[in-house]
Amino acid sequence: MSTGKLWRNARITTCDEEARILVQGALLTEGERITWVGEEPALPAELERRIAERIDLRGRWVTPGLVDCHTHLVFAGTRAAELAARLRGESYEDIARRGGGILTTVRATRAASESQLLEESAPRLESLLREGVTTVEIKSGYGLTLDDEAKMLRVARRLGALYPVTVRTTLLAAHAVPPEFAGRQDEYIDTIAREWLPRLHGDGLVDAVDIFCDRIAFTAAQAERLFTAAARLGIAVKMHAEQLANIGGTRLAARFGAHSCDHLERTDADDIAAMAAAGTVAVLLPVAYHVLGETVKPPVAALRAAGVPMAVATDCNPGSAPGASLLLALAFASRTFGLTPRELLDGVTRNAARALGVHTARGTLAPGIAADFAAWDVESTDELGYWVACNPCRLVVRAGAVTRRD
Ligand code: DI6
Ligand code: FE
Repeated sequence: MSTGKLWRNARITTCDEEARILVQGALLTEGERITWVGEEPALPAELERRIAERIDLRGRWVTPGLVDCHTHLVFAGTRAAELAARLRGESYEDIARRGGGILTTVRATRAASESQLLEESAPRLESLLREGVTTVEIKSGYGLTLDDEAKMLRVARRLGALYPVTVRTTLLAAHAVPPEFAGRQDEYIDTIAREWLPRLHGDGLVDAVDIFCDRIAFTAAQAERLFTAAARLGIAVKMHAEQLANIGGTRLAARFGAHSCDHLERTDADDIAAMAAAGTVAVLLPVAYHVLGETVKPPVAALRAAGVPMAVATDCNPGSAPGASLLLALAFASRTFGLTPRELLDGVTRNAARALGVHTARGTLAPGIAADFAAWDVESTDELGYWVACNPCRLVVRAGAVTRRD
């Protein structure tokens, strides 16, 4: 029995190596995967008889399902009170140093039950899904005990089971030093590396490991200890790097073949060369840049010149990026960082998938890739980074089935 679906009458941007633009585009999907993509008149005759259903996309533009490759969307509470402190002149760093910031959210997240945490986090995920997101990375990092980190990661996995989205989890226990380890940073890193990481990975909760490597968080030497443990277990690594200061994190991460380095406002020429050589993706987080009132931008022109693949993500978190709109991140990445429409599109599809190490399975439209795509009410895909707080997504297909239709 044929099960194929031919999604036809679409304008398609494949976002793969060839970056094909199809004007009479069609996609054949069977089960959860794409079997064929091309101009409809070129559909091979032998594929015709595998078509059970034809869906007319009415000339809409179709992109791969979007990939939000950097979020902290599982957390409890808000940090609205810190907004007032910021308006009084306190900086993000000042607030962190006096035990607010991330640690404020740690207290709220520890106090929340697993079901409360799920309930509070779900609307943020729903907001992303409305914008055509079909793959999302979710970090831990507001638990900072073995049990609370496990709780966050379980919530992330449950969100992936409850909603039509692929969730990739990242252990970010090295986000801040918890009060229990005050003044014992090295011991904390070694506890994560020797005890928590093997346990949580053994429980199937960890797809990658991340560390906040910065002057208010952890050093490059500490990152090296954590990454060495991850490498021994065969777990991919990524890093919050050079956001507030350059302390050598990016070069270290590149040495470990990191899938991505994220933020990068203070990245220098040597860091960029190291990322280019390692194939590490530069993940840009323009919402955090905006909310923190940053003035130093990531070196986009130099990243571009060096051929470092760039991705754009929401960084959805209660402190520096309270919100869940990948389209808003694109609008800021274009206006503030100067990314071109093509770079924006690649930044939330193929390059974002690469930042998660899933680029051979998702993030493009090609045979063998997951049948995840979105259809947009736009005249050109340049509009994805053009509209500000306006969502032209009209249809989302995930794993070969319609999950949203407006
Ligand atoms: N950088 C970030 O963008 C988030 N974590 C980090 O290390 C922000 C976390 C927060 O302020 O809650
Ligand atoms: Fe972040």
